[in-house]
Amino acid sequence: SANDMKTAEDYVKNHYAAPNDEMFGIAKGKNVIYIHLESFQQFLLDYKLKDENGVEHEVTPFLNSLYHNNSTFAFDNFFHQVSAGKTSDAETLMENSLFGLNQGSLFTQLGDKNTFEAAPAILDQTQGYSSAVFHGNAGNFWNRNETYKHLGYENFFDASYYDVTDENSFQYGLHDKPFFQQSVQYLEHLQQPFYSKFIAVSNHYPYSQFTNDEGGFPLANTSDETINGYFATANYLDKSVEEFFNYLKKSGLYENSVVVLYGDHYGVSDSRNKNLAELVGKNKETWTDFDNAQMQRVPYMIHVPGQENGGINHTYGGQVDALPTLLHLLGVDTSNYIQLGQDLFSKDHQQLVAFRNGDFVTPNYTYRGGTVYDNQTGEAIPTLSESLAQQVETWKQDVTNQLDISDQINNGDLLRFYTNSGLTAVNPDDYNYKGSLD
Ligand code: GP9
Ligand code: MN
Repeated sequence: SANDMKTAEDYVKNHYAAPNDEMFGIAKGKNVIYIHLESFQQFLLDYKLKDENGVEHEVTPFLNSLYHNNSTFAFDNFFHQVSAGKTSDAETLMENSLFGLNQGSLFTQLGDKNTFEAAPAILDQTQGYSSAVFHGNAGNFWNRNETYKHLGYENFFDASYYDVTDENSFQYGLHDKPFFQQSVQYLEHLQQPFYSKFIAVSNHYPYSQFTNDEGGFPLANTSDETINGYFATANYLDKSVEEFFNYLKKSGLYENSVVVLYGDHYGVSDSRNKNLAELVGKNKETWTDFDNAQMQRVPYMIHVPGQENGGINHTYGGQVDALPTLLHLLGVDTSNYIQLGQDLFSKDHQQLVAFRNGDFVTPNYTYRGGTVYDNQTGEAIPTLSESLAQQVETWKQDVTNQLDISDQINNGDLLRFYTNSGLTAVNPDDYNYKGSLD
């Protein structure tokens, strides 16, 4: 009801983190190019894989060069917050600063029904941006072809826009190199400034796509085939992104754009992590849920050509924080929007990262499965001091509130009652993704 909307609004007002003056508007008017790094975990950055001769191979040299570039604002304590909706949950979080659902995918269940105030609509209405998603898979996967209309995306270039063959694709669509190559013809026609998202999907489970010599990258040597191939597909993604950057530079788009790269979720699941332990300098025998929680870090890098005060920021945050962070860089006031995250550059940003199931991470402690771990030692704390117990209770409550408010907004379709944003409701019928394979 409208009353529930008021509760949500009060929460958001109290939780609002004001922009950092030094960062607000530094990318105003620039195109936004999101590059979705499928299943890409933070540990891959700067990672070197040893082959059977002990020779080290840098997995993602290009992404590493961006990570260490002073025009890049990178975060090394940024966590994914998805649940069963995987990629689609990450999209929900990044586009709306709302969580996905506790069960299933919001895109699938509510994406074609709810009212949203998502990034494409905000940027269209406040700054005159056009918008497009590029993805070399069938448009109905995750109900994208309907959901994107509700998010206010003007264009969705799905597999039907690409030349997809048995040779250049796998079960989730076109491989990344042809994907970026073939995207250019559409990108060139977008009216600037544009807000765009490239969902590159090659680095997707089962990671057997590039395990032959043609892939040109060594396999890891564990008992788990999935882990063994993960580095080779990540390397292929890296080369693909590099080619795309070369195009952006050649075309001149680069100078007028901000490129945001993010990992959507883990590539190696908790159930496989023990087999990964040794490769990340840990011991299989002493691997715990603490380690599983730490592995949920994913990259978040905002590359702003022309800026030189970037660097690797250690602030703890998650995907829910991405939208207010980006909007503030673009000079958009978010104080009247219903967004549950907080600008990562804000002095008011609270370093408390909720997982979708109510577990959480802070700079010093990790709460998982009812156990509190000390981040410094990685050990479970058997008995909490009174003050720490109190602190943990407060965090739990904060996390529960954030997730509950998100669920109330989504399950109650509350944004349809919200008028204080100053935005006009998106009309999904305005959009027709001609060619989509639905
Ligand atoms: C498919 C791609 C994969 O289009 O987004 O989604 P995932 O399996 O990672 O959720
Ligand atoms: Mn995914």
